[in-house]
Amino acid sequence: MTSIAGRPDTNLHAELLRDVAFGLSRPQKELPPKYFYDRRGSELFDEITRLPEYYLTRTERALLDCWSSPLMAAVRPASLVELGAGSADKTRLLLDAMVYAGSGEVYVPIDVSAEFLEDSASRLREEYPTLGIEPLVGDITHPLDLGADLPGPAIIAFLGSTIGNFDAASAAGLLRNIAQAMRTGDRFLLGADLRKDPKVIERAYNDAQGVTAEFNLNVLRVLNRELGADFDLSSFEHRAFYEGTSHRIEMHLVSTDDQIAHIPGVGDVTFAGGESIRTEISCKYDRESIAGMLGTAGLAIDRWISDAPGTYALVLASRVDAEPARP
Ligand code: AVJ
Repeated sequence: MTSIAGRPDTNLHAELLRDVAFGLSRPQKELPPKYFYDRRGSELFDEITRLPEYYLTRTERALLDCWSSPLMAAVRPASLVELGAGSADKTRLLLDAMVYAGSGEVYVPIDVSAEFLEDSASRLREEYPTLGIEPLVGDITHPLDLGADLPGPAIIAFLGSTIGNFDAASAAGLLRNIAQAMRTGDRFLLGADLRKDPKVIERAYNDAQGVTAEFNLNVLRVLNRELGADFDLSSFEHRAFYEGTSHRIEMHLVSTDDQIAHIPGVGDVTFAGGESIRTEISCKYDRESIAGMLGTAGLAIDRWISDAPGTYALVLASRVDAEPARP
């Protein structure tokens, strides 16, 4: 397996230390959401995707069910690159359609977890003997190098509304990295959660079973294990609310008391009762905001696919300087 960013574990550890030191020293304490996803966190997220309140995953899957085949038939990609290659069942819809279109040669899943990638790659090799399965270990927030020999055209897919984790500036940076890796004829496929009744959105992040709360608290478990910190999980509470002016869910862990957490390599972090760590933002979009965001990266919308109530969108885009044939 190749590594795009070439970051051995020591670098990952150094990056975690840096992120934690930086994030917890800000006036609004914060932690990057990518640290939710150790094994337990990934399992909890998987559970979230099946919750009745969490409409995102099933809506995206329904859109892919309908639209994978027509999209693949129109673009006829030789490669599918998937950023943050999460759940394999959505991937299979795209791979089936790419194989059926007769153009598919290579699938490149990109993820931070080498273990996860190898597991799913060996399964996919059996299921898709005609495709080259070429996983890349890497952090999608680092510059993307797909290599000169990736057969074109390629579709670079970024699904699950993971883009929502990034504020405007970092989303622009991420999309610019993607656009830079794209060649003439390549397409970008984005899955994005849309603005809707805030009550519906808030319910999706405050499920009745408390799975999201467990998922949220898991980031402290990760810091305790990876850094030897001593966060007391029973004195932090899950809170998620929709921030209407910035059109985003904010997820926080609220300290129930005055307390101090000790983090080796970082120092002591003091919490007042009621003070919070912001652990995630999850931005919600409309067509205009997505067009604007893509535009800052030199990308333009080719196709906008959404369900009738406007719950969720699949967006196909290409580089504005690439003058592709429209699918
Ligand atoms: C994986 C980032 C798309 O923001 O909806 C789910 C993560 N957080 N419940 C989202 C998440 C709380 C999810 N994304």
